[in-house]
Amino acid sequence: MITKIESYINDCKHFVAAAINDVEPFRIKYLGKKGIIADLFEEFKNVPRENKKDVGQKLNELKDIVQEKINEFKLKFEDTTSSLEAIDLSLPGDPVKTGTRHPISIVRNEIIDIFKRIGFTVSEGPEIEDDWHVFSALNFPAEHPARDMQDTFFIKPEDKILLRTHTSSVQVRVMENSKPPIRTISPGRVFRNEAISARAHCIFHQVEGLYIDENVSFADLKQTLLFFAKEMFGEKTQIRLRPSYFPFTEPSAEMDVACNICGGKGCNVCKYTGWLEILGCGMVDPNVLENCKIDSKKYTGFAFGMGIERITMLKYGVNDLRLYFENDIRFLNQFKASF
Ligand code: 2NM
Repeated sequence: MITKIESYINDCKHFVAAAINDVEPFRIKYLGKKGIIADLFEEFKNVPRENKKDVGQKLNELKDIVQEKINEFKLKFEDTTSSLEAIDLSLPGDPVKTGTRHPISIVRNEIIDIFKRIGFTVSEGPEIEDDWHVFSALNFPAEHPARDMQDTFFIKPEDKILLRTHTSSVQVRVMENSKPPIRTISPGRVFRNEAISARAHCIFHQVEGLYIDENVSFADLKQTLLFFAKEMFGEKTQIRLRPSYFPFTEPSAEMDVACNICGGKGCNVCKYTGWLEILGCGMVDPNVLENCKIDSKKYTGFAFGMGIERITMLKYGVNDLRLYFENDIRFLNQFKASF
């Protein structure tokens, strides 16, 4: 009988449960009412008195091993079973929150799209620039106030390395590196040394445009910008041009659109003028063309520049520039991108 019990002990020691479902049949096989151990105890009754001690010990050993095995595998599978039961697979999932495009990006993309449709390419350039590309090539006189530390962030003042104050620098690079006809816009970040308020920020975004070819006239400038204004603010939008001054254009102008809030009647947004200023423009000064090795006798061109923050303010009625930088999702979620 001892040999028989030892062979059961051996079987038990090699028992491995692959899943929780294997444990209960094992328990019944050994510890069930009609199980192996019950049978052995039945048999034990007929064991001669002098062998009872040894056989009894072996039997208890088998019983302990069976119980150990049951405990071992119950413990092993308990964790996974309980956590599986804790997951209710019928519950709806957590919603995945998708981000929204920033209003500045939406309006920038819209401006790019409008000009792309009439043949403009997009050009980009460095934010860290030198004096030549930001000022000198653009016909800024040596003593111009924009060159001052108060207006421009200098990185290496001794080498005149600075953060660009406008994206015209990109267009200088385009003019230096390509031949007319040139039709390009340059969107990008620009930097000016200003105190931050509702109306001013030291970092903002611009789109500048440039068109150079033979016989480009002020009429081309006006019709191009009228097309832009109608695409941007609606088919009925009216524009007006007021004389202005920029170092890089001659003549220069500022363009207004009729106030879309009061319809031109006058309100506090347009300061009771009925008009909103949206960009600066002009005919590229021949000095600028020559600085960029373009023959000013053969070619003429127009250029313009606009602030994306301002266009966005007017289009969406945003009244504080700082909102663009705070990334408050209650602000950002109000803009739905179609661009
Ligand atoms: C403006 C207003 C007028 C402008 C000029 C040039 C360049 F590079 F061709 F000379 N780019 N952008 C320009 C002209 C920018 O911004 C208010």
